[in-house]
Amino acid sequence: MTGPAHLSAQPGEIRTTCAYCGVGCGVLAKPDGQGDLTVRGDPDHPANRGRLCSKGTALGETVGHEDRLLHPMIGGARTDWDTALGHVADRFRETIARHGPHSVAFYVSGQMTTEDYYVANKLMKGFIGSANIDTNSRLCMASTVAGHKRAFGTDTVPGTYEDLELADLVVLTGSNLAWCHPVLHQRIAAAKAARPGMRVVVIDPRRTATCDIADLHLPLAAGSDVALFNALLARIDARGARDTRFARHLDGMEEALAAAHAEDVSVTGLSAAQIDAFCDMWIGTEKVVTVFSQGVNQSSAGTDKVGAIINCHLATGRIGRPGMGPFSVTGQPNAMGGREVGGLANTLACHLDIENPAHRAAVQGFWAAPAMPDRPGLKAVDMFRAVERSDIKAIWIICTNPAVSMPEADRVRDAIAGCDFVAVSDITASTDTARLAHVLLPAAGWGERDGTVTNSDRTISRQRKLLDAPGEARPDWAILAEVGRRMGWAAAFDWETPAEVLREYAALSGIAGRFGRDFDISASPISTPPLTTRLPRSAGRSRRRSKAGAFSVTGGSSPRPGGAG
Ligand SMILES: Nc1nc2c(c(=O)[nH]1)N[C@H]1C(S)=C(S)[C@@H](COP(=O)(O)OP(=O)(O)OC[C@H]3O[C@@H](n4cnc5c(=O)[nH]c(N)nc54)[C@H](O)[C@@H]3O)O[C@H]1N2
Ligand SMILES: Nc1nc2c(c(=O)[nH]1)N[C@H]1C(S)=C(S)[C@@H](COP(=O)(O)OP(=O)(O)OC[C@H]3O[C@@H](n4cnc5c(=O)[nH]c(N)nc54)[C@H](O)[C@@H]3O)O[C@H]1N2
Ligand code: SF4
Ligand SMILES: [Mo]
Repeated sequence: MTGPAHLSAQPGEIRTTCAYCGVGCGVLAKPDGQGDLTVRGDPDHPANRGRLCSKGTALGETVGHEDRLLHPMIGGARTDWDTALGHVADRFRETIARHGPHSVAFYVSGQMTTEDYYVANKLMKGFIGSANIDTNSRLCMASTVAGHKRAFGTDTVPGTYEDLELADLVVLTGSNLAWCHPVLHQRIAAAKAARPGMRVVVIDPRRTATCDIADLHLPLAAGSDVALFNALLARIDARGARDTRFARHLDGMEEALAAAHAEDVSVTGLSAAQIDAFCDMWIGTEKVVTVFSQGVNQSSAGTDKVGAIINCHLATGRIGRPGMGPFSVTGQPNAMGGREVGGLANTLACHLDIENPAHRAAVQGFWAAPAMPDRPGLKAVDMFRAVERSDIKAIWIICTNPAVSMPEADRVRDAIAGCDFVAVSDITASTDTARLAHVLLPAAGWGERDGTVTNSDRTISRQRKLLDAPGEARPDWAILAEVGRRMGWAAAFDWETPAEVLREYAALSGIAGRFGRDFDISASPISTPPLTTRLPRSAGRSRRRSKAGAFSVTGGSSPRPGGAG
């Protein structure tokens, strides 16, 4: 935990979190009142301790309003929020009534806040009654999630950033840290400078900028990580380097060792001397962290690569102790938050499982949800195939540009273009996906809304509102909640601030904790953000809080000026 919020902040500075990558650096931002910002690294934030990379440093230059989507649009024409939200709710309701809950989908994003994710997930899984919600984090994190669940039974990163500095050997495989997670690269470089005995190995077919800090670069053949780490596992065994005490906690290690001994390491294309050097260093160094990223994840063998890496740490018991462990680094600022909150089609919430009846019943009870899917929904690629086949007839795409970023992007673009109903929430109308939308909803961007994000080592940090959103833009969670209310679930989506959403999520995590899940933030105090972050209520309803604190909801489809609550 960090110290008090104001520890190093100067007057006028607001603590927030960088929007660009999964390192999740703390930022002190100072709005000048004219719409500009100056930023510096937050010395008190555990992710960066005052450091920022060039992208974080340039955050202040990204808050301009050029190219912003300023008001809702239907069919390319400007409209008001009431009409746009009513239209989205009606189209989803009609589609579900006619074709069932699995005929609709949400495709969301690891750039959203956890509160946005929570509301989207609750709406789709608990109220629409389908698990057809998936996220662009699928494109980078799916292999790690599957690999963690296979190895640990839970999608948990068993380390923290400090481990990178405490390690005597850091292995970076399929990770171009220097470019993609620059502050972690800086932290390792600084630790190495302070402690010259520390060593770094980079495993990458290419010689990247990250090799600047490497003592050894292994240019393995692309796709051959499993063979390399299995060769390492076989040698761990052959040299008697297994941790026999830790072995009591393991199942299946004998099978893993048998497979490892049978591995053909020649597919790596590495020389015997290179493999020897790597294995000697790894086996001979107790404090070893193996960092992996897209060169491991984005592969047809991604889950096996993750498994092969974790197996070496499990066999040696080098996990869960300072300076040791497998370490998946996340790409997007909130890829981890999405995994924890349940933003994937095959998870429920708080690391609970859709297919577990007890988990389902607990979440359904907590949400007082009318419906709950008992099987996973469509994952990203399958989701857009279902759109292509017209099995999905209404899709809401939020904070992502799948017409460009999905595999086989042209095919995905054509599928979206042929979909009966497409809603897109974005900060700009000029993405390839936004151009295909029937309804465009203007979202408040970084610095214009409050919420939390979770970084690679599972630190939860605030992204705070620094500036007013331009035009009529609104935070994603609020747009989603309003659609939920208009679809008929007023009480379930009745939040006024993102803090209320987070509090509800935290309470749900307490249930997960009782199931033994290692995500339970229910004991954490969550303060209410200042009134400036409260939302203008949209038209269509108004409500009053009774003395007892319960909400009474009035209003229906007739437009009504906002402002209540
Ligand atoms: N500047 C910048 N930073 C970013 C992002 C950005 O867009 N710009 N995006 C963020 C996001 S979302 C992500 S997911 C991360 C990605 O961060 P990284 O995963 O670090 O970046 P990549 O360049 O996708 O891939 C890492 C390396 O894997 C290597 N590689 C390819 N195939 C293999 C293989 O089979 N085995 C091994 N061992 N290596 C292989 C590649 O040569 C590459 O150097 O970056 C985050 N940071
Ligand atoms: N060819 C190719 N494809 C790739 C990759 C690659 O390197 N090359 N990388 C893959 C990886 S690792 C990833 S993570 C994905 C990323 O792929 P995408 O998710 O498509 O990433 P972005 O292009 O960053 O899209 C983010 C969108 O969110 C919008 N946006 C920003 N802030 C907000 C907000 O607060 N609210 C809303 N509603 N919208 C907002 C932005 O305008 C932008 O349109 O792409 C994957 N696909
Ligand atoms: S390392 Fe990532 S989170 Fe940190 S300042 Fe750079 S882009 Fe932002
Ligand atoms: Mo990513």
